[in-house]
Amino acid sequence: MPKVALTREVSASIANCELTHLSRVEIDVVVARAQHAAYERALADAGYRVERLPSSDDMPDSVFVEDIAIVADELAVITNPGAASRRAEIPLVADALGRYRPLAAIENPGTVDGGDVLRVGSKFFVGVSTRTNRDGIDQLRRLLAPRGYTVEAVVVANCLHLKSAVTAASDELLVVNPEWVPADAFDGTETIAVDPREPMAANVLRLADRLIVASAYPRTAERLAAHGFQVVAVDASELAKAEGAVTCCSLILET
Ligand code: CIR
Repeated sequence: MPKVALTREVSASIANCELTHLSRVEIDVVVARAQHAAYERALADAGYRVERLPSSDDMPDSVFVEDIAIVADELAVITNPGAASRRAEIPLVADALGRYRPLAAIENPGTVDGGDVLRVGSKFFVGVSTRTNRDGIDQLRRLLAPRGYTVEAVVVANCLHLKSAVTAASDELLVVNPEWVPADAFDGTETIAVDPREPMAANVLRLADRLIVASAYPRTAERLAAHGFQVVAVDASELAKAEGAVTCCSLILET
């Protein structure tokens, strides 16, 4: 099955990114771009054809392409990002995804960031956050329920997105920071906790046969490896200053 990873260039204006929980520190665009290229190489090594979209100065957060769409097997839903500054990112992502899936869209007053949307098999868990509201979640449910998916809201506190607090290592195992989201909020799916010294480590990118993790969190990576996962670490430290993690930087299509 051909596999595609949609990514997007690090904007020259990333210094103007949205920040919610972090204080602004200098971001080195050259380093951020080099780390991003290494991330793309990790995707290519895993057998994905990387399709990188261009950016521009009016979209500081464009590299975090995950927030702009939700990819299901039968359709892609273009989001209405909760931060108005990010809406300029929509048209090109919609163009690119439209080549792979029929498109639908979340509309005002609903807002959804893709970082709040966690798919586990036929279940979608969606964070109620500063970016994603109940109206957006209801719209998503109306789009996905007829295709056999369930959509369940989970309240997120103390972190940006649901997937800051929990991601799926597989359909049977979630990686969770229990300080930020209750580990029992996911329909009984088994969970593994991050190492308490690595609160940001719950964001892992699940690929067909491996997990991409940030190299800053070796203890949690060790826990995952002990569960039998092939774990590939990438340095994502520069984009972490913009509150991005490893899932944020791609939209994965198992076409
Ligand atoms: C933002 O606040 O929108 C960006 N600075 C970071 C977005 C990270 N995206 C994600 O976790 N899915």
